[in-house]
Amino acid sequence: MITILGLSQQPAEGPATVLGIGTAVPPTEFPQSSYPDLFFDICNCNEKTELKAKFKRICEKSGIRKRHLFLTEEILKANPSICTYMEASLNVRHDIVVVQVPKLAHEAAVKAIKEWGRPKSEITHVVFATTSGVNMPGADLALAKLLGLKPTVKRVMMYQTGCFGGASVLRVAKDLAENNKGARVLVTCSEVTAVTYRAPSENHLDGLVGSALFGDGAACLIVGADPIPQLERPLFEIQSAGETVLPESDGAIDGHLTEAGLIFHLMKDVPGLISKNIGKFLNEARKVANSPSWNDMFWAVHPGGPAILDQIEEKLKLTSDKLQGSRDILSEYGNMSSASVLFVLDQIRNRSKFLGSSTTGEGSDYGFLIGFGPGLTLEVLVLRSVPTGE
Ligand code: WCA
Repeated sequence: MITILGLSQQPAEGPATVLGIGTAVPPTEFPQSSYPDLFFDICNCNEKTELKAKFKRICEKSGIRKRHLFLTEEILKANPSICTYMEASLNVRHDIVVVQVPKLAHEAAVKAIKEWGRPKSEITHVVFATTSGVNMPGADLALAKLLGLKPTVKRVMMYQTGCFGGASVLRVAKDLAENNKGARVLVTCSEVTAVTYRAPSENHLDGLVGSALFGDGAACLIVGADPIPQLERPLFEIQSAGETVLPESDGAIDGHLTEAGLIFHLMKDVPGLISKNIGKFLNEARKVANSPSWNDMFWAVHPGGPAILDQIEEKLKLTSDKLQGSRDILSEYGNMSSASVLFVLDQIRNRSKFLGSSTTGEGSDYGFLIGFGPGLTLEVLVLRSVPTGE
């Protein structure tokens, strides 16, 4: 057996499993009902009455009750370049996210490690995704230092993945856990919208959609194969992971890091493109789970926006409970990009407990975790739940 820096390089026996989940959001809550007034006020745009009315309509249709944002009124007032449309502000934004992204991740990681119940010295790998800024060394090392992980921890930093990053980190963690016996991977997504915050403008209506939907949050999972009996409690097995680019979707979602921060573009047809193409790819994926019907599975779908969830539900004829976990997270936190789908997985196992379900997948044995984002890229994991003993 080859041993490099204390880790055997043999494959594990069983599939990668999720052994703990933790989430965190900044403390300041922004109710969606009062957000249009606050947003137009702080950006000195109250004279744009038509635009404000449109923003109110988007907020009303957003399916969001509240969001948590690091950028409070005080911080924005102290940094007016962030709330002036297209003003050079990248330095100010980066000064915030370079600190806050690992800090929020740390809060989530402490909770995930607590649930896992093992010493953090047993963490062998860190996989970290964020679209909120870039830095060297990266947010992965900042998190490892905040947690006091050993210096030999092996790190993978995935910057600018966009919203599908929540599924990508699990795909990478699965390969690491299954190919390195004894590996315990800390999987992290952390997003702070200080990099995308943008004043309203008639020239950037899709930016207005982002301002109505995006929120801040971090989620961490511990992933490892062959759980130690009695000491580690699996929550979900990761059966397979795949990725595809949707046809004719160039430019449907993209982002460019500029002097004015990260500029997002969302075509109106994003919900249509996803719902039109998703069934074909999922049909392939569900063969892994011996092809149960869509409604016999559980669904952790990235809550990118209510229209995406509505159109997937309609296209696949899902019963209304199937996307409830995604709708709950959208309602309470907005679209937190890569972190969202991991919050949804947490919500599914919490709902399972609340509902007294027989498995961590709301009573279903198999389920999908689905991320999508720039590309248009679709990432799908097939998960297997575990019995709850109910
Ligand atoms: C539009 C558009 C549009 C509708 N352009 N106007 C998070 C944090 C980060 O830091 C970084 C990244 C991220 C996250 C990234 C991602 O997840 S990508 C996001 C994927 N999400 C979407 O693409 C949004 C999907 N859209 C929706 O869920 C809904 O369309 C929406 C909530 C935006 C509106 O609700 P609706 O479709 O039921 O209602 P309407 O009446 O069709 O649209 C309301 C208004 O919004 C209309 O304008 P108006 O004047 O007729 O009221 C639409 O034209 C406008 N609108 N999508 C520009 N992409």
